[in-house]
Amino acid sequence: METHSKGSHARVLLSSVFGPYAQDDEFGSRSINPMELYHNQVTRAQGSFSLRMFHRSWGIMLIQANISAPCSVLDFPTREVFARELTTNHYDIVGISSIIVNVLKVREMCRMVRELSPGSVIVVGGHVAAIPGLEAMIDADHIVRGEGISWMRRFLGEDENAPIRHPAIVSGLQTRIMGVRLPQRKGGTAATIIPSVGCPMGCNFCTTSAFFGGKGKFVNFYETGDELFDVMCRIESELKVDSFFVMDENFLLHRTRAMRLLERMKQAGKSWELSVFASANAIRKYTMLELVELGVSWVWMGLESPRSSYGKLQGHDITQLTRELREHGIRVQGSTIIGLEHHTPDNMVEEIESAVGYQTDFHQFMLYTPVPGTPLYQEMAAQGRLLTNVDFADAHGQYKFNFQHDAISREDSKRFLDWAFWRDFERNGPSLYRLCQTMLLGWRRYKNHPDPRVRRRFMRQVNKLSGAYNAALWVMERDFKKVNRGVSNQIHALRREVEEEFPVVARLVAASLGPILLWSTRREEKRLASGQTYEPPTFLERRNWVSAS
Ligand code: B12
Ligand code: SF4
Repeated sequence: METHSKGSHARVLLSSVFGPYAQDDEFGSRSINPMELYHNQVTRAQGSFSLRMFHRSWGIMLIQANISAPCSVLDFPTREVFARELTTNHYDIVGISSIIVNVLKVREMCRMVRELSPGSVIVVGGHVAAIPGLEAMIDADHIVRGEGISWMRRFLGEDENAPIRHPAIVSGLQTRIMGVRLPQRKGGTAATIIPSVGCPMGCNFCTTSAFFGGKGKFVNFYETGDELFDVMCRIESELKVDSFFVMDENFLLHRTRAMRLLERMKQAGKSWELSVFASANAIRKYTMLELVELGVSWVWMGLESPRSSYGKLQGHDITQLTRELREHGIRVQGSTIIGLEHHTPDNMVEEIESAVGYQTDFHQFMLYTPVPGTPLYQEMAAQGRLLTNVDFADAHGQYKFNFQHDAISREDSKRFLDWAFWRDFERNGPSLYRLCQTMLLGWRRYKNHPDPRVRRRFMRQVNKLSGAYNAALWVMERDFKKVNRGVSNQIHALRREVEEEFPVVARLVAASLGPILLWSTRREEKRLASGQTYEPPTFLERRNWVSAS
């Protein structure tokens, strides 16, 4: 591959696509597709109880941390900020990171670079690169498919096999719930750790698996539990955190690495909390005690459908698994697909009811969506079933089908999807209530556990439960009466249990903070009804910059 003539002296700008995002515009922003994980895909029907937060663009942060060239990261710019950065600094390379839905923004950004910084080499990376024929849609010099750190290192003439330096990343920002923005104190939010990209399971619809090699392949940044432990220790001390959001598509699949990490955690007395993604078959490789000792406190698990044939689900009783995890204090986030091949208008309601019946703490619903680069996309294209009049901006799984389904119409796909979110909320209550349930179960089971690491972790959680979370329960039981009186009674019963466990603190906090939270919740409801949306702040971070001037 050719390298840049300036090598490591080249000045690099890495940018995510421009906002604002939560609005409809000609560049592919959509009001139903805000830059928010939970509110977009998980708790979107939960009104003021929806969990709202932003996540940085970790791909470009990782690349920046792993090249020695002077490099700026511009995250969530507006077009004006992007233009200003291009004109106030000279960049030899401009890298743009995007996913498929934002391809029109990439086109516009390439146009802007050509106009405002004609000498720059334009490199486009991230999932957008999977679009067939992208070369003809945008004016870029390089389109990078797959892993980007090694590509950028090669382009700069650096050692692509050098160890990966993990940046210290705060996992979420500007968290908001019930109309209150939570304080951003150091150590208060988990750190993101990215041990690998891709997943070897190779489910047919899975874009991350396909993008990093497909079935049987993935790119590991940290092979061993020892390497991971060292990275986590460094980030623990830099960010003062004891919890980690482990951004690995199937963290528990790699048992040897996870068990070595546990060994090191035990030796060093680390009472860490891990939020992980894992498939059912991977979770079942561990006993509940191993998961608890490893600090697993939140699992995002693909449930897809009670009748699906995905290998990761085979032979596993999901109702039983979900219940067991929650009984051990592990919060479960399920993910169900609407519109699989076997779905029909007749069985869809029943399938949604089964999914809701798993009673997970959180539940993501997504439309079955053939995305460029995946086996499913190729299959649908070969069968002539892709809808050609659907913009990439609308093929994100939270709106309507982008393919011809055998039995379900495009309009009905949206109706079923919206109903699934609503039904989960109505039948199971706000996710915040459900996670309080799981916290209490975990505390009761492990408060006297012989390992002090485990006790400390549950103690940290329960401090929240007996404090602000109990005040939130007080609000939810009142507010939810209008949605489902039965669930409101259950919330009341849970609050009573919390107050029995912590008679003084829990009652005091509920009585003092509850009314304030009720007021802010109602105020938020009004704001949302009048169309209030939220946008992430812009970040500009420079590395190796001084040495470049
Ligand atoms: C965090 C995240 C988000 C955050 C946004 C973060 C951000 N600042 O953009 C939130 C929660 C808001 C989000 C929203 C959405 N997301 Co999202 N998200 C993720 C998630 C979970 C992690 C991304 C990540 O950091 N990965 C780790 C990094 C290291 O990997 P990476 O980003 O791919 O980067 C590597 C390479 O791609 C490459 N690279 C990346 N950028 C660049 C740039 C250059 C110049 C180069 C050379 C290389 C390069 O190098 C990196 C290192 O190898 C991924 C799933 C996943 N596991 O990746 C989905 C994922 C990216 N999201 C996806 C989707 C569909 C969405 C939504 C449309 C979903 C929806 N309907 O709600 C919305 C879109 C919102 C919007 N308006 O843009 C899809 C993308 C599908 C596709 N093929 O385009 C993914 C892959 C999930 C999935 N499996 O379906 N998302
Ligand atoms: S197990 Fe999950 S991450 Fe892995 S390929 Fe299947 S859907 Fe993708």
